[in-house]
Amino acid sequence: MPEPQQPVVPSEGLAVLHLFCRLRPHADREAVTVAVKQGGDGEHQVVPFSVLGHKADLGFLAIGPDLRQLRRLQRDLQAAGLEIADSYVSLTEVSEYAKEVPERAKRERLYPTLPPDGMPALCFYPMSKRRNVGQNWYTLPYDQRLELMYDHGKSGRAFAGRVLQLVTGSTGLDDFEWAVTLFGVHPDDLKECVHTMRFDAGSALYADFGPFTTGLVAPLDEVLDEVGLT
Ligand code: FEC
Repeated sequence: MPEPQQPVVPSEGLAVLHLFCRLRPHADREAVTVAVKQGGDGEHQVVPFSVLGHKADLGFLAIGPDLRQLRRLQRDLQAAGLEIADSYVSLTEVSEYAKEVPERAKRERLYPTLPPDGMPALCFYPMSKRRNVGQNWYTLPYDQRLELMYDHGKSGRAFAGRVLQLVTGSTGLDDFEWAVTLFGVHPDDLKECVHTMRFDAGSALYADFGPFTTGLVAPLDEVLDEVGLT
């Protein structure tokens, strides 16, 4: 018998896999249900959501310590008849500008419990900070970046209770530098939050955004009903 493969875990925090899927004609509801159940094994959480628009039918935010477990979820969903239309890989992190935040908040950044209650509206997009000539985030002195991120955090905190943000790092792992997942009470909470934060100097001058996807978070059965997988 071959040795079972060793888990691949970050030294701190959790791995995050966003999967955006399309239903193939032979998709099997029971097999999708088993895949999600096995994927969320206690240490790992799988948050299902239906997707509006043409980019996908449904999605899964899978988060946990072992990248191999996340990969198995991807395999099992594909075997159940879902096609991966898009995906994103990232890791939870405490920003280098969040050294002063309380330990409890830092732990929540590294080990979040998802999905938040009463926040069914979801949007996902990747983003990076610019490295243009004359507009390069990475050549700014640390104190200036800290000040910009402090203002960013201040404008973000105005959305407490309406928006929960999950900003996970993907430098070296995927095409952009962060994955941004926002959970909102109402869809316009998401829109207002992103709009407001675009005026933060740190975003207005230095942020580049990838494509946005909007979803509706619900228990798996409801998501599967919503996308018509009977
Ligand atoms: O270099 C880095 O480490 C920067 C990582 C970073 C990105 C980022 C992007 C967005 N955030 C958005 C929403 C919020 C809301 C809150 C909030 C707070 C912070 C803090 C840090 C931080 N954010 Fe951020 N954000 C990044 C980093 N952000 C640091 C303050 C410390 C902390 O809370 O961890 C308020 C959260 C709360 O207190 O409940 C809301 C949104 C984006 C993407 C759009 C944009 O940048 O304009 C939305 C990257």
